[in-house]
Amino acid sequence: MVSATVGRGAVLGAVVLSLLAVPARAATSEPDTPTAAALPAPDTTGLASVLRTALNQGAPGALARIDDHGKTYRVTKGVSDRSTQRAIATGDRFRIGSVTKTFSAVVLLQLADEHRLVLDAPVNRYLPGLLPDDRITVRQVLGHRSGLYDYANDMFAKSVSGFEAVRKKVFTYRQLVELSLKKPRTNAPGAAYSYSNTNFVIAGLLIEKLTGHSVKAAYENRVFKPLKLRDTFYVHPDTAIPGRYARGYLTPDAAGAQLVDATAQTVSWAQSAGAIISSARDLNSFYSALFGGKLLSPARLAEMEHFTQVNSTTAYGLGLRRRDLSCGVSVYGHTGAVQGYYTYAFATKDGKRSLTAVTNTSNNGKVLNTLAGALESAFCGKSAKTLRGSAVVERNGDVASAGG
Ligand code: HEL
Repeated sequence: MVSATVGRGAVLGAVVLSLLAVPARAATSEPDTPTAAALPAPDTTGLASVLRTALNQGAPGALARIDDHGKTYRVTKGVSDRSTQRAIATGDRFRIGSVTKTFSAVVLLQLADEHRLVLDAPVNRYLPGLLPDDRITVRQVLGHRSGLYDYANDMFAKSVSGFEAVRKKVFTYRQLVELSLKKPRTNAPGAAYSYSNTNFVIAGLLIEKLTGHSVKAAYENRVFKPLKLRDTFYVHPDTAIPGRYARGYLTPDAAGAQLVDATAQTVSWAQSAGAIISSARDLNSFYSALFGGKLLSPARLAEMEHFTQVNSTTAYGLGLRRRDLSCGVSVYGHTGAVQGYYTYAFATKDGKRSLTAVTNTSNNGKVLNTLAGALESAFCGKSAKTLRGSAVVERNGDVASAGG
């Protein structure tokens, strides 16, 4: 289904277990990004074709929502529930995985705005003795440049048994940090970009230490409530998604094996690195508000948008990705991969056009690669080039489009 309405206005399959860290180059010079108003119209026919391809590649359902200057485009394909065959809807809630990282970074940057946190201070200043190296700073943690090993690499080396082993588990943040510290670090502090969930577990610890409250309270009081994100929840360690949602299906590693319904899980292995539940409307509102200056001071937003180049099409700021599209437009947001769901949530630099695209399957590199095409349809319109080749999907790395 494809529909467009004028709304209320703004308010790992092909998994590469490579441990390659990307040397931290000088921050990129910012690309010349046109404002949303200067972009071609979204290509909803192209978007529908992207979602159809994702279904052909094994996703039970897929949804996309574009918000563009008060106009909303909605596209859906397939089902939210394989048992009942209910059609997926753009209003369905889902697990957003690492898109959570932007929320955690926003809370810490707000604390920096309030002079309660110094980004270049060592993590150990706030959490004495947590890390074995006093040189690791908060800024390095938020930019995946700490060198702290990603414990999830080992946890999910076997996708289904790894998931089942943690589905109902409740970890403390410190237990997750300890798992990471059992392994050598990937690089010296600040020397390289190396994606690691451990960094955003530390973000959660920092949030709790500095606010004196849970991350749930911080997300709710600082982001969800002020932005009226009514579909957005942090329910850890509960396992259920509130209200109407798309069920999520994990693709087993063995070819041809049945999808595993992964909807119910604590997501305790991720917490502040990946356990938020949301909807396409709310994620679009969130990035639109962030880039519209509603959450951070201009100075803190500029720090968040100080990017290290990761590969030819991706750069990472502080809890924020930049994707450079085929038409020369750059978009800003995050990707998420949590058992059962892939998410792309990105917006233009001015926040005036935003896209969230989701499939309710994961561990399927073809689907993940295909879904990147939703960015092209949404922001490049009909001038988008068809993505060719297969993406490099690094479990501990990044999602890159063809040639990346
Ligand atoms: S991985 C990523 C993505 N991020 C990182 C984080 C997230 N998610 C995880 O670390 C979970 C990995 C296990 C997911 C699971 C699946 O696909 O359901 N895969 C396996 O078990 C593979 N053996 C860098 C892709 C991001 O885009 O930031 O989310």
